[in-house]
Amino acid sequence: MSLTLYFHPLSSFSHKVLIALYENATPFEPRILHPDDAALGARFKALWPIGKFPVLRDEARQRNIPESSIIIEYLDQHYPGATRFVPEDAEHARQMRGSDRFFDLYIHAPMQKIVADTLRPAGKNDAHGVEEARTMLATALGMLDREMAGKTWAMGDAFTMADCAAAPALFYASQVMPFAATHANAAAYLQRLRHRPSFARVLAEARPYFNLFPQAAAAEGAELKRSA
Ligand SMILES: N[C@@H](CCC(=O)N[C@@H](CS)C(=O)NCC(=O)O)C(=O)O
Repeated sequence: MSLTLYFHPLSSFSHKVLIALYENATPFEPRILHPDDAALGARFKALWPIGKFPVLRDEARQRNIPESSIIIEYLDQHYPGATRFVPEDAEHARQMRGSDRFFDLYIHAPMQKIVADTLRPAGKNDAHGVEEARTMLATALGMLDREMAGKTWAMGDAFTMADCAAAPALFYASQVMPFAATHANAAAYLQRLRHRPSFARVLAEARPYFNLFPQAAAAEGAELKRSA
């Protein structure tokens, strides 16, 4: 098998790429980065010393591909399937990349900041940074709620890379800042994403690890909140 994915089933950016792989039933070898598997961790760091996952290894082309958006573009280019993640029209592709950036930078990143702060050692928290992240997340959710009025997917009728980006970002954001009561369009979009078979499979595979997610563990044990 040519493709190997280094990832963790709880990792939100890994979810983004897994959705793309499952959309097209693209065959790949999974390599789960367990913290206690030092040998695998070392092999992974040799591929990508930055150490952030997911990373795709393509034996056929002898390439290591880090960064979730770049991995999905790579899959679309070299292993295309029924779901095309990058629109063919250049203007639509640019708009789609703008949407992908929006989800990564203004929903995913502040969500990660809020979660990561709960994992810091006592006395090392960043209350100001978390407050800024909450403000950014609230602003972005408001924009998304207006944007999604009357729309099915981020780009309209076609499911694209932007939706791969949106799914884990909104799913985890809904755990740290529930928005079903305040942002009906964004919440309905998250529900559609959760019912998409590719993301439903990602969540089912993540479920055994949910007890490691701090907010969920604190709030309700091993099971994450089922609604936004
Ligand atoms: N820009 C990267 C972000 C990847 C990222 O933040 N990955 C997280 C997991 S969701 C990670 O590797 N965390 C472990 C670490 O930072 O050491 C992408 O799009 O793939």
